[in-house]
Amino acid sequence: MPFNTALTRKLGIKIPVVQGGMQWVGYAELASAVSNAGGLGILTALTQPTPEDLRKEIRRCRTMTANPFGVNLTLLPALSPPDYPAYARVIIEEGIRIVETAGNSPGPVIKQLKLADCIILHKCTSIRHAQSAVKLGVDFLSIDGFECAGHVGESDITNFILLSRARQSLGVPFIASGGFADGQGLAAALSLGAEGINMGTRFMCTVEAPIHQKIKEAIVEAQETDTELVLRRWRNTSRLFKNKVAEEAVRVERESQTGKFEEVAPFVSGKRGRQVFLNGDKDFGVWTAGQVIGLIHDIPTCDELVKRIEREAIETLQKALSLLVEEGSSGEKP
Ligand code: FMN
Repeated sequence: MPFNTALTRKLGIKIPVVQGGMQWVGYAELASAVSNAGGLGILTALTQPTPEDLRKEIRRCRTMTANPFGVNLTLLPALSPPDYPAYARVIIEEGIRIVETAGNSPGPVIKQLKLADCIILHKCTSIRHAQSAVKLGVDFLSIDGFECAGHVGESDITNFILLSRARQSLGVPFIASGGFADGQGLAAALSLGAEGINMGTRFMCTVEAPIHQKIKEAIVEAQETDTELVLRRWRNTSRLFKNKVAEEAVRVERESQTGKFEEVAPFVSGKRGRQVFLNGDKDFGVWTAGQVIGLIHDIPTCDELVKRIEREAIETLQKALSLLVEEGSSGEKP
């Protein structure tokens, strides 16, 4: 029995599972595999050094799947920010219909993309930010609970509260992000009012994710307690895999007398983090992962994973329905 939610209908996908944007992971290999499996794969624009490289990557992805896929555009504070309007222009020119936006002051980019009729999934970690995004005309909110990998925001609200708050107050369809790895999670998200789920860390740990096998094995071995929150002092909190460098970053952050970001900067270097995915040394630099690492026990193909999630969600929803009994019946099987 196929899923029929606002997300599957609007995006033209079969299973309401989105692969969220991931820096240095969201290449065509992964995005196309997720889309071929019936979910929505997403390329990460800023993994490409220039907008023209993004154009090539979009074209490469098209040769790998005939199904819809999207592009993530993440707007982060930077001294010299990337040319976001140019990335957005390439997305539009290449005919991409679905864009995941995230980060600060997304107004101008969302306006540019909406003028071209793109469907926007905007990711946020608080209801206040979600409400601002609704005013910008986004089509879906992607509600990222405190469990999530990467930028968790500063309000520390987990999905059990955040998703119900979204249902109660947004009036725009939303998907649940952060902490999802299986069909039981998808069924729970649908029960709380979401139209589907978004997953990052779980998709890192698939055959097609273009990162070193040893990093996937490190995720399988990890527990839900093996993440670390860094950069809280600068209100830019990020959830990272707990390794020696992340622990050192937290120590410096806590003990620094000056509170100068420069002191912690060498520990949170994005360049070293990128190397981790290439050289397989989990302690070489910091890298992003969510608490959901505790729920990940294997390295399936995207097809196996998405189909398994579909099956588990259907079984879970059917099992839940079977808990209802006719009034007046004892509920005992004859
Ligand atoms: N989200 C973004 O919006 N932009 C990014 O560049 C980005 N990079 C990520 C890199 C990695 C390695 C991971 C694991 C996540 C990243 N995320 C990024 C967050 C994911 O898109 C998604 O919101 C998050 O992983 C959801 O939580 P989960 O890991 O528990 O599924």
